[in-house]
Amino acid sequence: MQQKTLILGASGQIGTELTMALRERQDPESIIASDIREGDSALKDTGPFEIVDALDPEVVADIVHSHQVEVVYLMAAMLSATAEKYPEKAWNLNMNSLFHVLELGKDQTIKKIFWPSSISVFGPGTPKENVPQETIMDPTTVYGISKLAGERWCAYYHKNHGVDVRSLRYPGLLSWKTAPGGGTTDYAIEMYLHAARNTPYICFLGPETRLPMMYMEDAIRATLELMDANPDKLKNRSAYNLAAFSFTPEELSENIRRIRPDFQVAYQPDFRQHIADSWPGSIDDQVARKHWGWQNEYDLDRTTKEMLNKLS
Ligand code: AKB
Repeated sequence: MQQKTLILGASGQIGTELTMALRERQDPESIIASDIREGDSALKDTGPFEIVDALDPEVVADIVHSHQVEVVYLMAAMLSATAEKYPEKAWNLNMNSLFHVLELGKDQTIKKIFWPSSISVFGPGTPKENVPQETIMDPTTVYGISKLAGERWCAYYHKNHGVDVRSLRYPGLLSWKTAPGGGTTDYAIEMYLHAARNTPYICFLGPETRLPMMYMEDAIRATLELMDANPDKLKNRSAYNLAAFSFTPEELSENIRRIRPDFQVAYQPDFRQHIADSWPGSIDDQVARKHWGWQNEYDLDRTTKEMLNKLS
């Protein structure tokens, strides 16, 4: 029998594509998608789907036990921009959902856990470019603080309770299947959407704001490769830096104009500018490359081609 896998937060931007990728790799009946809200037809028609509130420890434990789940991907989270509006809710969701899953890992009910971290763990004291794996981490956002605390809890549960938990510091993720929600890097997807629809775009970040980004297909592959990796090779049990490319809104609009020459962008930075300004412009992920062989496949040109093609 194939190992049963549960995705918590399967209806979100990463969760949807992760679920579909897992269902392509093994018996779809062994991949249980779950979310607090109803899943779309792609999720419900291709395998089991359950309504689960990741904040309810009994419901999470129940679903794990009833399906004999051995692997959990905890993708439920409140992202940076929304978290600034609802700090307590964000802290509660981002931290307590993690505790419930780590506790189930502690008694070995769950054998392997994936939990996503983010470039938001860095802050103004972090070097701006080529951020190394180990560096100053002084996040100034609610989301970043929760991700940094979560990383430390993952390392703690691994060291003290032998929990096999693995994590990645995702950059901004560019995807076309499921809309993102509440992130600061979401502007890039909005820009692609407007370009595909031939409408001008008003960007909520300034033209010079450089941020690390990645195409979703690479992010999903990174996640699956990390989960497949031999545990002995994973010397880092907080979260691995992960990188592909970086750009500013102005550079992205120029890149889009190579395919859509008439595309227009105006800039009206809002509160999200402060969040973006606290994050680095590029990440050094050589530790991930060395430990488990990570390698990105998509650069910006290839991503733009794909995004415009699919969104059109
Ligand atoms: C966000 O913008 O909040 C996320 C992230 C970088 O973690 N995409």
